[in-house]
Amino acid sequence: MNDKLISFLKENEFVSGEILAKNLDISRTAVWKQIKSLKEMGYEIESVKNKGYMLVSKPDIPLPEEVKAGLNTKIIGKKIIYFKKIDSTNLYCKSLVKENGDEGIVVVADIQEKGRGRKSRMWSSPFGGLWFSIILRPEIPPQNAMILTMAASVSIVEAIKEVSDLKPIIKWPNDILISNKKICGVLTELDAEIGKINYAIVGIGLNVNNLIKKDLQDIASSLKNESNEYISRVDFLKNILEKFDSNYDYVRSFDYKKIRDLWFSYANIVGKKIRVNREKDIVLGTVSDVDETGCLIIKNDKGFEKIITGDVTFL
Ligand code: BT5
Repeated sequence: MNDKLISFLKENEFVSGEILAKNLDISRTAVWKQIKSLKEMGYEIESVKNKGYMLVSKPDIPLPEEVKAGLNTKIIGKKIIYFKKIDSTNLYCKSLVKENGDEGIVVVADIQEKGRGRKSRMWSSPFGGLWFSIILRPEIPPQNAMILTMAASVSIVEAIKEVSDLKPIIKWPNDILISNKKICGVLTELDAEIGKINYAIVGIGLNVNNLIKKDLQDIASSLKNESNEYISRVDFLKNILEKFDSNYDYVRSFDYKKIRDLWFSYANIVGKKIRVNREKDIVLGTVSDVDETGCLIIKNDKGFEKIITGDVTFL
């Protein structure tokens, strides 16, 4: 219901309660109540006697009404669910996945109290960042699921490059760095059986205008820190969703090459000497490839080695 009122206010300068009531087919008291709730959400609305209501400014909060407005996607973002505060948007998506119709749902929160990274590591998610998850049901083999993380990373890099002069780099498997500091992490979680992905949840944590916790400042930064500019989270989220939607098209049509080529061009990893910290050991080597299943192939004095997961440090 708010959607209609907001677009009416956006399209008109002053509009009277009577006209709003007529057009929205609700009572004037209901109009007043909706205006009050919009104000509580952060919309600045001026009311002038005998003239009516005028929208002065919109909040930069990823409210469904704002993110959906003019969003040009086929699948991703067909429904947006917003929380002021939540434990984790990935966890919430898990509670949502029930039927095929949920593909493309985006859950976004201003604050996550239990944001998670890989292996249940903590993900700091204060106000000002973008913390969101997308439910997908790609008909691709589970062993190719890494292409989803790759497509998400490519989309985020493209969006960052479009709104700034920053030079983001993708770091295998799921990080985006700027000036060697982590700006973004992607957590793709799967429910799969042999040969079939039942659902995938792609969770994206992106430091936009938020402050970085003291104990993370050596390794993490935000877009605002790096560019010295405030970035509209609403516009930026829309931009990412649109890019991801078109990159997801390549995934659905099995055109992994397109995504991989873009990913490699932003990752700049082949030929680099690295150390990989795995759960039980550390491996050193030179990167020779990232294979079709997203595994890192490194070469060292033992020959070629395939790394499924781990934390990479460039040497
Ligand atoms: C990741 O894990 O990088 C994936 C992060 C995914 C977060 C999103 S937010 C929306 C959705 N809902 C969730 O609950 N999760 C997803 P990993 O590669 O394991 O990196 C985790 C490590 O990054 C931590 O151990 C910290 O060192 C560091 N870290 C934590 N918070 C950070 C932040 N805000 N920015 C940069 N680095 C951070």
